[in-house]
Amino acid sequence: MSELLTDIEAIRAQFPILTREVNGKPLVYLDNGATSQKPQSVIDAVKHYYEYENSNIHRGVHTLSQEATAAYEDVRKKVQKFINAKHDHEIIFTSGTTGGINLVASSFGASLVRRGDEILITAMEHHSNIVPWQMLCERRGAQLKVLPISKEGEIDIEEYKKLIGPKTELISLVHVSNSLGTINPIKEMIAIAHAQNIPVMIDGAQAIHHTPVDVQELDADFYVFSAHKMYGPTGVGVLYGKEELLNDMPPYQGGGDMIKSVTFEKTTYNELPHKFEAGTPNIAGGIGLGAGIDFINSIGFDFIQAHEAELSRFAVSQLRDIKGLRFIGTAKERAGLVSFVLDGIHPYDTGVILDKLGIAVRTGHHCTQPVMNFFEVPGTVRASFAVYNTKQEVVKLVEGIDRVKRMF
Ligand code: 7TS
Repeated sequence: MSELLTDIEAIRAQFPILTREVNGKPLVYLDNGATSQKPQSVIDAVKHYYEYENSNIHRGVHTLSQEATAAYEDVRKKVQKFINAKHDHEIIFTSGTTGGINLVASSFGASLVRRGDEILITAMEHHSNIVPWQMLCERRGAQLKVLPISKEGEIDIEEYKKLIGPKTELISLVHVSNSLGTINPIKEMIAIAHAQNIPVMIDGAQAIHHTPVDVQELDADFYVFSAHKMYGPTGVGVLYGKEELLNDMPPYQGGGDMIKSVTFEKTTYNELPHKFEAGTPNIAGGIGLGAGIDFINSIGFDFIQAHEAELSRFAVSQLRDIKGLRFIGTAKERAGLVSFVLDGIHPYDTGVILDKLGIAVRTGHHCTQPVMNFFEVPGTVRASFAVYNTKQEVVKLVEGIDRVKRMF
């Protein structure tokens, strides 16, 4: 392997957007939980596809189509390696995390869940890991059970065990919470569920770029994530599923590519992974995802984890002293973000003022309204870190918060 890139200035230099100004100030981008910025290599990969290879995949004998197909399918193998899946056909390309969860809910969930059954999630899920299950429960007369969280934003394993019962058919858990930063003990939670033969789906949207994921070691039945939070393009993501489960699942959407043969009397379906990939996919996005993985690999998770943990620690240590600031999410195991409220100041106002200073943070409920209800806040201010962020940027955030406080 070539030498890993661990110099922050050299890493930053790969991101063209980081040189721009916002409102006359150098951009301080701390909204990586929503989407990360893209390195030149990802932008170039997408551009290269459109400039040199653009064509549809899996269906052309001509050179462009074969090149594009090879480039796209190489990414499937790259993803397989990245998450250590057993087979490349266990990697299903989707439109993103939301797309993957809806696929599993509509296909696997709908063929499994019957009236009176239960689906278990946690109280810290993103809406995209709540609503598809609610919709399924409504259709099936099933019940959505919710594992509560503590005031630190942690789940309790004993409570979890208690909530799993004979009617539990499926469990879907967030790996890392996007509004609290909590890292859930998913390996242990999966093992507990498997002891009772219950399949587990993991929402890895906020984990995949912070921590190495080994789906075989976790023994996850399904694991989903989005490319755009891991330095890749929007509109593409991955559903990993165990081969035997995917094979038994009915197709999700019908159309081109997912069929073996079609007559008006009967259609037979294609093999994995194509069975779940109807229609022309986001080819450029898939190729960009591959470049995103290459970027992460060029740095390595040892550095990424250490750097982001250091930034979080530093941010907590600096923000802690601000009077009237309350952290939302203080779990022992946390990743890559700080979420907080300021006494008497609406998060929205804080966000607007920080933007005037060139600082991009997320404010609001972060698509986790139940979490906000639990903490009885209208929303939070969230600063979420990526590998290119610096301590100087955290200092600017702290100075910005001081300024906000002085203005109110
Ligand atoms: N699950 C989690 C834990 C997330 O953080 C997000 C996006 C999703 C699912 C949905 O991902 P998508 O790519 O399908 O949209 N989270 C955020 C966020 O925190 N701010 O903007 C999007």
